Amino acid sequence: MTDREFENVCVIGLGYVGLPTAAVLASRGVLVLGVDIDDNTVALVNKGKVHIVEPDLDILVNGAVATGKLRAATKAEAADAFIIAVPTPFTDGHKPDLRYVEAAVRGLADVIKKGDLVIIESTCPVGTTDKACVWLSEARPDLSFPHTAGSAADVNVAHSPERVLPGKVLIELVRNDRVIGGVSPRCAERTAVLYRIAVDGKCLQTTARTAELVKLSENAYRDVNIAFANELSLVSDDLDINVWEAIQLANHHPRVNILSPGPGVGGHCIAVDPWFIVDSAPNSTPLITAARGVNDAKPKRIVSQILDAAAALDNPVVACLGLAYKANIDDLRESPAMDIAEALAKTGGLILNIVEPHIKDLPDRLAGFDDVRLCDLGQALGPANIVVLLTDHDAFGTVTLDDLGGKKVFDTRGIWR
Ligand code: SAJ
Repeated sequence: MTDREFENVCVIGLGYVGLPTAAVLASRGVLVLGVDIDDNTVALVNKGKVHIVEPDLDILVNGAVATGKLRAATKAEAADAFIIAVPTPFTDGHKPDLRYVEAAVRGLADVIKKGDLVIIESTCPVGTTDKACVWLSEARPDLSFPHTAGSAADVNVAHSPERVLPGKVLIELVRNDRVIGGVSPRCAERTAVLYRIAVDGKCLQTTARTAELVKLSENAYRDVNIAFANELSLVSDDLDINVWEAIQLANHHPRVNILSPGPGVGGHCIAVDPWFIVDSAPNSTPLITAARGVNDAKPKRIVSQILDAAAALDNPVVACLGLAYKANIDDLRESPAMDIAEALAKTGGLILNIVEPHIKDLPDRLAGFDDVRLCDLGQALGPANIVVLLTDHDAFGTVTLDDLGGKKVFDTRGIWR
């Protein structure tokens, strides 16, 4: 036993945020229960194994389970604090879908008690943490919650958004500063005490509503800036200018830092979260809405350029390099590269040689087409007369422009600039 305020922590959702968070807390001596609705995930974690690709996570989880500090289950149990890290996707029409957050919060009703702390890490529309208090107070009228009782509440509730970058999760989890939004100041203070066990960065305290907007703003900021780069790539195409050279030169200005154009914006965060701001304030968000439009339109533009080039050839063979949404990961979710490959496959009239070094089989969306195959780099490039670079995996760094002589090249990431 130690004299720590938080001896037992329950982490709800063992995805790419929850599992690393659970493992890092366990490695710092906290007794952690990881909770997930997926039986396979729970079974795997209890064997000390992981279901996601993230550097060093397997070692950390293995060690935490071996020392008995981390275990997994499908239901929450009594603890001093609960951290909710479940997905918040959107529905058709770009409306936030809070069903997983609500289920996770309501799932705590049977186990919470006076003195507990509930933290939502999932990215949420402004007002969700207050709603969580209402959901809990409906289920537990015997306890008081901070939306009505303030700092005197029996149970404290806060929002502390995750900000970790896939591929660098374990480093960023510990080093990044954390924004901590309490429904009352006491909620924020207690949440900071918990995170200081694992976080070396600053723990910056604010209100829950501000913390919710801060997280959404970070991803919307990046989306708007990528949209600017993508729009410049369209302008450069129209004017026959090398966009990579133009951006590189513009970035020599001391106050200019333009991001990189690409095939579109993928992943489950940056292409999603800006819509949560738009949904809350539709009349005040023309810029954020326009940025989403620019980034979502980019894959279609690339498809039409490739199809124009293919139409000029007798037997078009297209080598598509990369399906993941960004470099050196295996995540195909919301990937513009997938959308482009699928659109080409559906159009037909061409052979599609896909290279994705991080997967073993073609994903379902591409598996049913006769003229689509997963190849290694050599097999794909040899017969190709069109080469499309969609993801800038390190594995493609060995290919030079000399290797591509005589082929029509679409380099959406600028690796052969
Ligand atoms: N991209 C570009 N050009 C760029 C940078 C990125 O086209 O210059 C594209 C990428 O290829 C990818 C997409 O944008 O398709 C998003 O990639 P990313 O690396 O910008 O971000 P994510 O989605 O992997 O992680 C983001 C991060 N947010 C910010 O950097 C503001 C991370 O810190 C968040 O924790 C994460 O979202 C999240 O979960 O919200």
